[in-house]
Amino acid sequence: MAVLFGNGDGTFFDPTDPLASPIGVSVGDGPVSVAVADLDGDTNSDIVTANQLGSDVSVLLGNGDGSFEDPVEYGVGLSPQSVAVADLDGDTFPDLVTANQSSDDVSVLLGNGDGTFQAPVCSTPPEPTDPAECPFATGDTPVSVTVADFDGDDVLDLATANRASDDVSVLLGNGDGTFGAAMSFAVGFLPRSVAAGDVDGDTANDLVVANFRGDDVSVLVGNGDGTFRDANSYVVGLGPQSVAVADLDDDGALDVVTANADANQVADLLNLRGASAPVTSGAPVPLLSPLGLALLALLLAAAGAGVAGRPRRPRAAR
Ligand SMILES: [Ca+2]
Ligand SMILES: [Ca+2]
Ligand SMILES: [Ca+2]
Ligand SMILES: [Ca+2]
Repeated sequence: MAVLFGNGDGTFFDPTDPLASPIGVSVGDGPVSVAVADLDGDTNSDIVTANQLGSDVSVLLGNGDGSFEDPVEYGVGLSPQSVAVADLDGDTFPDLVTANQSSDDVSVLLGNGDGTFQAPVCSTPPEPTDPAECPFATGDTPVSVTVADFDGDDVLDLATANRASDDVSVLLGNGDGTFGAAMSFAVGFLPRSVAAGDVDGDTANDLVVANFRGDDVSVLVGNGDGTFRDANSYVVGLGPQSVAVADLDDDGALDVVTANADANQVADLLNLRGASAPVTSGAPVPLLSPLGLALLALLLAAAGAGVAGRPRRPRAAR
């Protein structure tokens, strides 16, 4: 794992300065996901990685000067692909959750508040002797997990993007770190990343999923009770691998941004509906980035539809 120290102006280390290169920090085997939060309450940022080969997470407590204590590993399910930090049991201490692609479950590790974590929470007693056998089942091959309250009970819930079953799993929290059985909602082709936020401004959290092979995002509008309406899809570009929601144009409506691995681009999907109108009403009007528009034009041209949607006039027969 590498740490790049920021200069405070949006730039990072000077690559020409040998003394300012990124520092390498050893963690467990095959880290594929990282999250930063203060895990022990000392106000210094700490790091947690999900290690797919080790089937564990590494916790590195920060010293506040950019250095870290030696990593401590905690076993989770098989081949974790994604880790998130949130207080899942309401004791104010940060907890961890991983999406485990090979055991088709999530692991929940409750924090003790001092930077240490308990063995994964079990859904059903008796507790197995192997802590990795304490999962909550999801769909097939979960590769991304996000945390939000989907049913409005002020208890955090979980959602995973499941790469092999082309759906998301939603697990409603019970408030003690345990979760109910997963509900499944269909999305696009090979979902790779899921993010949560209220994109239609009705105060109920919604889900946005990047579909790696669908080249689109699925937007699932939440009903506020933990269930979701059928997904709307929006083209974003080739191979969206990661998705985030944020208000990019400061109009009060959450927007969507994706990293598109196959196109080497980032696509912004600006929410043009304002904060109060639902995403589902009317035809989708995604505003793509210039790169996305150029790509869309290329795709349309390749499909013979012409740029800007005008049908190509058939060539006169000779
Ligand atoms: Ca800390
Ligand atoms: Ca907690
Ligand atoms: Ca909830
Ligand atoms: Ca909403």
